[in-house]
Amino acid sequence: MTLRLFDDITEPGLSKESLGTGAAILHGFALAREAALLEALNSVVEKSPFRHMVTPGGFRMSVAMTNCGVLGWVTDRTGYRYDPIDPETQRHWPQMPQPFLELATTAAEDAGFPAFTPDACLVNRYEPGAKLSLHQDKDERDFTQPIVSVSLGLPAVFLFGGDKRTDKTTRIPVAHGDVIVWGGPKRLRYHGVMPLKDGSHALLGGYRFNLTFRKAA
Ligand code: MD3
Ligand code: FE
Repeated sequence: MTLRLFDDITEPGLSKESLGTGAAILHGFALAREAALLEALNSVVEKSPFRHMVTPGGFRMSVAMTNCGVLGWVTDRTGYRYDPIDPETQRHWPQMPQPFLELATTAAEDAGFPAFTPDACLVNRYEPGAKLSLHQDKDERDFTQPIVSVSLGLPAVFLFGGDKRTDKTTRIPVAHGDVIVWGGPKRLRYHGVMPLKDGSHALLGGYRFNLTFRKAA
C-alpha cells in the first residue's frame, strides 16, 4: 500500500504525483477534453493511417504508429529520423490539432515547463501483446524540452529505468486520461511499455493509444 501523502489534488480524480525532479504524472488530466481529443485523433488517423514500421535491424514493430505536426518520427531500414513527409502518403503529416497542442502545453506548464513548443506528435497504437522495448528518446535536438505522454484506452504499465539500459526499472501503471511529463534530469532515462493485456475500453475498444508530444527540431 502506497500512501500518496504529497499528491497535489486540485479536483476529484485529478492529481499530480511527482516521479522525482523533472517528471510528474498528472492523473486524469486528459479527461476534461476527452471528446475533443478523440475526435482530433480520428481526424489525424483518417489522413495518415496507422502502420507497423520496420526497425533499422529489420524487425516489424508490434506497436502501430502515425504522427501529426510539422515533423513525424519514422523508422525504416535506413534508420530513425524526424521527417516532414509521411512516407506512406508522400504528403505532409496532418497538422497538430488545437486540442492536442493545448493539452500538451498546459500539462507541461503544470509540471514546471512553461515554454514547451512541440512540433511533433507520435501516435502509438497498442493491441494486446504489443510492447515497446527499453529505449531512450534521443532523436530530438533540444533535450531541455520535455516529452509529454498521453495515455488513452486500455491501461498499461510503463517501465521507467535509469541512464543505462541495465539500470533497475520501476513499473508505473497508466490509465485512460493520464498524462506524464518527462523533462529535466529524467529526459534521457531509458523507458518502455510492458506487453498490453487483453481488455475492452468503453470508448476505444481493444486498444491502447499513446500520444507523445516532442520538440524535435
Ligand atoms: C521516460 N512511448 O513513443 S512515452 C515512445 O506508451 C514511447 O507509447 C510510450 O516511449 C508509450 O517513444 C510512452 C514514455 C516516455 C517517454 C519519454 C521519456 C517515458 C520517458 C523520457 C524519459 C524518461
Ligand atoms: Fe520513448
